[in-house]
Amino acid sequence: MNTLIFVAVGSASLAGSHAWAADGDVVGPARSSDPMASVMVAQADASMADGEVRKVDKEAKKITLKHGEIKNLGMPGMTMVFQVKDPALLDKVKSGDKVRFHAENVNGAIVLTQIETSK
Ligand SMILES: [Cu+2]
Repeated sequence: MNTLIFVAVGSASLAGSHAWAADGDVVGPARSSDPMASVMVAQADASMADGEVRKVDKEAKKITLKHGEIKNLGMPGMTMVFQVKDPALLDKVKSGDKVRFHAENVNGAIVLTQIETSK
C-alpha cells in the first residue's frame, strides 16, 4: 500500500522521491483545482410558455394572453394581462395569434420580455 501512494504523489508533484516528505501538501491543491466548474449552469432562464393572444394594447404597453403553465413563475394556465417590457414586442403579434413567450417577475410585476408567433 505504501508503494502505491508514494508513486502517485511523486508523479503529481514532479519533485522526485526526496521532496515527498516535505512537499506532502502539493497533492491536495493540485487535485482540487476545479471544484467550482459545475456551478454555473442555471443562469439564463429563457424558458418559453405557450399562449394565445386575446388583446393587444400598445398604448398601455399591455397584452392579454390565455396562457399555459409558466414554469419559471410557477403559474398555472389562465387568461391574464401582462405588462410588456418593450412595446415593439407587440408589433409582432395580434389578437388570435398562437404565441410562445417569456415572462419574468420584476419586483412583483409580471413582465413579458419575449414573444413570438408559433404554429
Ligand atoms: Cu397567469
